[in-house]
Amino acid sequence: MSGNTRTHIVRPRRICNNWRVISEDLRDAFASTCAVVPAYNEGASITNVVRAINEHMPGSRVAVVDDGSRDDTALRAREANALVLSLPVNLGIGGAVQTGFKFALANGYDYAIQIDGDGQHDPSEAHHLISELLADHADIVIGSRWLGRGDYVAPRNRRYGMKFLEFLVSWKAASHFTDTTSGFRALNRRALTLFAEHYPSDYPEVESIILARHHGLRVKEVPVSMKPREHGTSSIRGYKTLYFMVRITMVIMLGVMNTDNS
Ligand SMILES: Nc1nc2c(ncn2[C@@H]2O[C@H](COP(=O)(O)OP(=O)(O)OP(=O)(O)O)[C@@H](O)[C@H]2O)c(=O)[nH]1
Ligand SMILES: [Mg+2]
Repeated sequence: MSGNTRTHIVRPRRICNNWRVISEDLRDAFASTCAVVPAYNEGASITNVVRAINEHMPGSRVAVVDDGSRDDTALRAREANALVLSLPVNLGIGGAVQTGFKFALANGYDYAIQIDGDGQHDPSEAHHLISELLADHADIVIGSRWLGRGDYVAPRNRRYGMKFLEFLVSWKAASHFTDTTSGFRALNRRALTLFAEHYPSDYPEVESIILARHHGLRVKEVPVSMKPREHGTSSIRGYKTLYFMVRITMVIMLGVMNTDNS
């Protein structure tokens, strides 16, 4: 899948009416990519998310991890042609995402890309992340909403929290990260192997950057656009925001997370 930069025209499967130019290498990469979609009560958004992934990542496998939803998330995802991994109980984002990573690893995928089920991430930008893996520029590529693409506006409190985390993680990881809470991220097999085994349970995005760096993985950001969620309920609200900030600061400062890869 490497070294060949020829391009040719393919007509993406279903739905999309436009001709799209993608490189053969990227097309092959999509065919060995599992899109992991964590979803908890995302019935109002999941159909469009799955459809957009199928449209913009032709050949990829879409695995929706239904995290014990009480609505029709699983049904709608299945109707949209996704593979649905149904968890019998709600594990939280970390457990849901790790389930998807385990599935991708066990089924021989070279790449996985996390795309949230609430519609905040745009699958038409997935190729920006996958291309970086394909070129072997990184083991993990994070889509950052703060690198000049799009016009995402975070609520003021969250903005302060994000700035603080930017500073904390960049210091601890010895590398500058602008969007430590972004769940839009792609992994190669090396990263998949680590995260299938070790992945933080609560609010895992921030901790997982430190974990990856601790294990010598290369983590890189690329610009993406992001939308606020339109439906459903955010996991970060009210007192939980405070709990999250205190917990993550302690975890990072004390280095208490499980970094043993044996
Ligand atoms: N809230 C919540 N989301 C979960 C859970 N398990 C999986 N998810 C999914 O994980 C993804 C990220 O969760 P969000 O609550 O959107 O977190 P976030 O994107 O940081 O927060 P917002 O910007 O407010 O959307 C979504 O697709 C959720 O459906 C869970 O137990 N609770
Ligand atoms: Mg979200």
